[in-house]
Amino acid sequence: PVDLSGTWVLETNDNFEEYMKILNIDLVTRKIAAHLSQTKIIIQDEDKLTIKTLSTFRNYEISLTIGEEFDEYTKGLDSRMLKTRVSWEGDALVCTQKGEKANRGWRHWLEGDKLHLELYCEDVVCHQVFTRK
Ligand code: RET
Repeated sequence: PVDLSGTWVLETNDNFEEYMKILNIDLVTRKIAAHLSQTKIIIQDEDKLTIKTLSTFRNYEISLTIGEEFDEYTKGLDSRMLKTRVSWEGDALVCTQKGEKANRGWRHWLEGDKLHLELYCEDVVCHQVFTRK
């Protein structure tokens, strides 16, 4: 199985502004967040997963068991309550976030030595690529 564990630094961030907009994140936060350097720390231990998204402005952290639905509160992002589930689809780690917004979730996969993350909501897709620190 794939191991996404590691410390990953954001290299490219396509459409992040549109993604934040569709989540109704306020203008001031969007302006700050748009140019932030982001670091993703992933700790994968069998079916347990912790993902930390770190920046100088704000951090966001989730801990979960793969395959089990949990309550996610997107504190500091769009501050919504979601029913979230993360599972493997082949070599991709796929998340569905059920709540007020349709078609919301994300997907992680490896390509060579890069970590990819697609964040989607409604008809918006943000594509981030990370490199190992
Ligand atoms: C930051 C800075 C403050 C404003 C916003 C942020 C966005 C964080 C996001 C995190 C997604 C995490 C995921 C984890 C799984 O890999 C950078 C905290 C809006 C969108 C999908």
